[in-house]
Amino acid sequence: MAPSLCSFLLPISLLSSIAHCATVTYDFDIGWTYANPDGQQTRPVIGVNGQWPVPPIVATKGDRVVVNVKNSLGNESTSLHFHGLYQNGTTHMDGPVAVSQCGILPGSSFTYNFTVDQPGSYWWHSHERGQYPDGLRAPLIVHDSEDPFQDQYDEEIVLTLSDWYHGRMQDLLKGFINIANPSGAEPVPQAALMNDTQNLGIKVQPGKTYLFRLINMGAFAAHYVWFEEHMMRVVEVDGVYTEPTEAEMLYVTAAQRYSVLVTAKNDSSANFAVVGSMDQDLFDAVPEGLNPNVTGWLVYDDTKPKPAPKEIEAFEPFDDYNLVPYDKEQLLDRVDHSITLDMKMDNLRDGANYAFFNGVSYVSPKVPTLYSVLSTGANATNPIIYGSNTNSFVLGANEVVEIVLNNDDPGKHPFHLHGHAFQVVTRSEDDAGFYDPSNVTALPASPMKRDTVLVRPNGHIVLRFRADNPGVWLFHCHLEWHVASGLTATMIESPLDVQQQLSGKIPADHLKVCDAGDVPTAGNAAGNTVDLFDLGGENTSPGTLPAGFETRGIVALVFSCLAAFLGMATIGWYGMRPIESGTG
Ligand SMILES: *[C@@H]1O[C@H](CO)[C@@H](O)[C@H](O)[C@H]1NC(C)=O
Ligand SMILES: *[C@@H]1O[C@H](CO)[C@@H](O)[C@H](O)[C@H]1NC(C)=O
Ligand SMILES: *[C@@H]1O[C@H](CO)[C@@H](O)[C@H](O)[C@H]1NC(C)=O
Ligand SMILES: *[C@@H]1O[C@H](CO)[C@@H](O)[C@H](O)[C@H]1NC(C)=O
Ligand SMILES: *[C@@H]1O[C@H](CO)[C@@H](O)[C@H](O)[C@H]1NC(C)=O
Ligand SMILES: *[C@@H]1O[C@H](CO)[C@@H](O)[C@H](O)[C@H]1NC(C)=O
Ligand SMILES: *[C@@H]1O[C@H](CO)[C@@H](O)[C@H](O)[C@H]1NC(C)=O
Ligand SMILES: *[C@@H]1O[C@H](CO)[C@@H](O)[C@H](O)[C@H]1NC(C)=O
Ligand SMILES: [Cu+2]
Repeated sequence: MAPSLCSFLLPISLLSSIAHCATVTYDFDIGWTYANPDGQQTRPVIGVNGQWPVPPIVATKGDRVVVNVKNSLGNESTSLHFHGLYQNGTTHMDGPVAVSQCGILPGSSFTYNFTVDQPGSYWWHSHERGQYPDGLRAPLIVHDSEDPFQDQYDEEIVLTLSDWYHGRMQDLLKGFINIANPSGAEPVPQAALMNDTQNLGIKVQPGKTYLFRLINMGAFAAHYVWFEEHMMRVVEVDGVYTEPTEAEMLYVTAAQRYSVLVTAKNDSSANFAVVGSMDQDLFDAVPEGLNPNVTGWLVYDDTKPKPAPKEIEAFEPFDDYNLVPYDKEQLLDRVDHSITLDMKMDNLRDGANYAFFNGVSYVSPKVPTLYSVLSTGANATNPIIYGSNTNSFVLGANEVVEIVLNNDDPGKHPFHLHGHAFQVVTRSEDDAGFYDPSNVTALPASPMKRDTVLVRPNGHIVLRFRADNPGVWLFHCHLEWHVASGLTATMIESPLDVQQQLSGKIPADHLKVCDAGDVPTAGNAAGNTVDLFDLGGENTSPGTLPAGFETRGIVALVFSCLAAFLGMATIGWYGMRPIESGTG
């Protein structure tokens, strides 16, 4: 097992660092409660220890973090992911259900235990199907005694942004992946929140400089963010310090983070709006009366008015593509392993709309992928054993890996890789089509590095990273709707090293939640331990539509079904049968 930073630093006796080698422990009793953060509707939300909003996790670089989870939801299983943390040596603590653990069933307990040696702004959230937008998400901040910008600010302020739904995810998902929604229109949120509320007052003092940690922990909407009449200086993206870069407005997709320095004015004569404005391009139809904005204020003087935000005529956000990492890490220019993912949306035989990489819509394997790695010996290096619906790729130790993602869809999608920050070496404009390796202009010498990046409509991105972190890491769109509809791939990095690090070391409470849920913990994706290449019985998607069957056909069919349903219910539902037959 890799030594923790603490034991690693001891020999070079950095006293100040040793002082920070603490264990921070959180006890999270996860259960339903009620909240009304947008003032429009009280709804059930998922809280921690009876409270909502749920608490941030705060640690210092080098610390061990222990989160003792008790699932008191009663009717849903859960899991936690620590977004952006590399979990180097602890891939079993990464959180996604059916990937690195089993779901924590109601009534069960489970401990996450890992060290953090990365500074910056992160967040934690449920990685159980569709669950975090019900409220189970909060910041995760890692302080750093060696923060290169620490002399440039007086205080730090965490500021989260999110979208907010009045419906519960389980219900919304049923409507989303449904024959009655053949175009895959995503539910549109009812409101935007800033720090899980609206009209937030942020007290500031003249002349001081603040480090704002902006975190979008929403399910769907990206936010345009600005501080009126105050310039931002970006110094961190997704946990990576960057060369300070000025920005008037940021575009923060779901799951992205920015730290920005904002210097307060020298007098207290006025207060200023701080605005998060959801990008409505993401919404197929904008419901009448939706306020896409959430407003807060830099409050210099409580007795002075809080002015309405100004109308922004044209959104011209700063372009993150040109950010340069503070350590100036050079372009990884020799690619060992290139992976192309062509993504699209389409219908399957059940008439619902799904998302695909290379024609495959992700379906969770029966055995969590990590447990397949640990139980298949030398065959763990063969991607076939991980199933035909998991988009699995096996990466060799220390390879430079390139992911080419071609977006064959008119939507914007923020892609996230677990276990790494990647270099964004190419990012096209809208409608650029597929990446053409024979038509490449110069790549950046020191590309932006982050863990979540937006691919533009019908455009492409090219990402690179070094496979120096053995583990099982998902690569997926961070729009929670698209996770549910299958826009996920699995990177199985140095599986033989994972076996060396973790064989026999999966904690008993991790295996216990599998037993409690009758989830097998050995064998291939189908749970076959004898013939690892026999995937019979594996989980599959509903199957493809008969050739020549177009979405238009489905729309027509739905309408005829609905019409029949209105007239004579039984016949209406029989009318749906033809496209369901042959499933399985
Ligand atoms: C679980 O319980 C909560 C709180 O009682 C309820 O709001 C929610 O609908 C339930 N979820 C399911 C899937 O039954
Ligand atoms: C966390 O892991 C460390 C290292 O394996 C171990 O020493 C410690 O006892 C664990 N703590 C808990 C609460 O499980
Ligand atoms: C926003 O919430 C975080 C906790 O998530 C808290 O630390 C911070 O102070 C809040 N910010 C403001 C401006 O109230
Ligand atoms: C505030 O005053 C100081 C000292 O006079 C000056 O250097 C600084 O630029 C001023 N700041 C702003 C935001 O105007
Ligand atoms: C939301 O903010 C944008 C940008 O300032 C503005 O154009 C729009 O009118 C606002 N919408 C509402 C409903 O306030
Ligand atoms: C790998 O699979 C092959 C074919 O099923 C089998 O013969 C071999 O024993 C397996 N190797 C290991 C180490 O499990
Ligand atoms: C090459 O790429 C540029 C954009 O980078 C594009 O404008 C041009 O049409 C492409 N050329 C060909 C031959 O595809
Ligand atoms: C993981 O740790 C190893 C050393 O144990 C290091 O070489 C590697 O760069 C680390 N990977 C990441 C992604 O931090
Ligand atoms: Cu997406």
